[in-house]
Amino acid sequence: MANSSLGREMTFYVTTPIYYVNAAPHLGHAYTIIAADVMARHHRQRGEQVFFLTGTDEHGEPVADAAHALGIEPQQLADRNAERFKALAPRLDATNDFFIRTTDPQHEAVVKDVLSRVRENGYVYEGTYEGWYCPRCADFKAENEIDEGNRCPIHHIELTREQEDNYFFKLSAFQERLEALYAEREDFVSPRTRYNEALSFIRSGLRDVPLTRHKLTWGVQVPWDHEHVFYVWFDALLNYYSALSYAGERDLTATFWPANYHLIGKDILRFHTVYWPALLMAAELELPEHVFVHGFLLMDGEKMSKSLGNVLDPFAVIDRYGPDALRFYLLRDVPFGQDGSVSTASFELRYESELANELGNLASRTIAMVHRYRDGVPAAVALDPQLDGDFAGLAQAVEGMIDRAELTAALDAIWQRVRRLNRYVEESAPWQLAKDDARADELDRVLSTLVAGLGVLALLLHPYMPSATDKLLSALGCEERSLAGARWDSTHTLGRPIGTLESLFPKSA
Ligand code: ME8
Repeated sequence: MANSSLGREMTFYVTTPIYYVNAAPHLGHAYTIIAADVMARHHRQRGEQVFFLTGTDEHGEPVADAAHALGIEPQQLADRNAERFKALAPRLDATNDFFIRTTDPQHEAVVKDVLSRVRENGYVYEGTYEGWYCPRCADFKAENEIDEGNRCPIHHIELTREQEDNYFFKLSAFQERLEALYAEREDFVSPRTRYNEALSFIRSGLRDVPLTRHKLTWGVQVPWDHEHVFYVWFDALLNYYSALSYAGERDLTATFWPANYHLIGKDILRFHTVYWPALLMAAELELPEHVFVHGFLLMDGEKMSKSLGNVLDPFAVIDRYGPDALRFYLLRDVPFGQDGSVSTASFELRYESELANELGNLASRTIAMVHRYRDGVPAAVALDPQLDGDFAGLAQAVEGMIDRAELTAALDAIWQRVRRLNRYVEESAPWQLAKDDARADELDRVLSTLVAGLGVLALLLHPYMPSATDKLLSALGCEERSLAGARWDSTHTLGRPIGTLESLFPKSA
């Protein structure tokens, strides 16, 4: 996929939201980072030049209020918590190429520059805002977005009535262009339900929104009026653009802009599917290819309260089982794009039944049999055509799904083949074949088919579970990590000695 502009190298640019530093990182933040990392690693396997961005959103009321409550300066709180978010990605084995902080002076300069251009282009005017506002969302709420008792539908806190002289962004000027964008590019927002939600918001009639805040001081100062700072969402959204200009030794904008995928949670849909494209149009910048909106991991629901001891703590899982198991579980158990409950009980079940019993056993049995029956060298023979239907075209199918950010569907397609190989072991019973010298060719074919199949699966699973699959691929003697090696007709794992493998997913973990 990636950018198809003529003469441009294949590139892939994926982002997560930048997280508020008003609180510590939790499983929800880890989730989007893991998903983006799977996409980034997969595209690197395709030989593409990849840029994967995450970071922190440090301005605005949510951060200023939290700092105030602690009796410290916002910058202090930002410095403290940004470090914790920065440390999160490596613990998840995530390979972000840069970590942006919106207090970076280079980011602030880009915000001033782009938003001044928006003003020069005629999309900014002075006015007075009056309406309801949620300081936790940093969001001005329309009348139809307010819960009973003037409460925020997300945070359930009472909204404040705001009256403020602001500069406004002329969002309403983009009504027709946004409708045209949605008509022309049906894959601009996915899944489809989210596309429909965004489009219906647009069709309900766009109103202009505040671009600046007069009352706040914790933000990027407005260059044409120093008594204002930019409204935090406009500052924050621009991170996706500004980061490219200073993340590397040279400016990477021409290489990676626009983004192929912005991954976000459903809580921030409107900002990314309505404000963001309108802002880019106003600044005459190219629009991203896709916004993918994932669902919520439900962990605080009534049935999963902390008192029941069933809340999934990502750090406890990583400490005990390693990051691979967490990555696998989150993308396997909750269909990517939908909401879903997570719990330690369902985590442990998947770990035992799928990672340890299905993949772990398949790998250890296969390797043990090659050592036992063939002195550790799988023969370079033709693979069993019985499995062609399951494995031929699998890599291409997985690529197609990951192109559409269908990360759970791709993982499921791979897992069906893990199960298929386990059945194949049972059906072909190599231990029986080994008893009969006349069936040596058959045994060669079965063992080599298992080794080759396992190699394909390990390569396809590599973005999901980088560390376990590295061990497995090394044990198979496979140096290849690119997707070219995942083709069914590529027999690079055969005819040379394989190594040994420690238990991939120990049950006593
Ligand atoms: O909204 N399930 O930051 P934020 C799944 N700074 N994902 C979850 C989740 C859950 N229960 N909870 C959080 C902001 N997330 C802004 C974004 S972007 C220009 C500015 C993830 O710290 C999910 O990706 O509140 C969600 O969209 C994001 O964290 C919100 O993070």
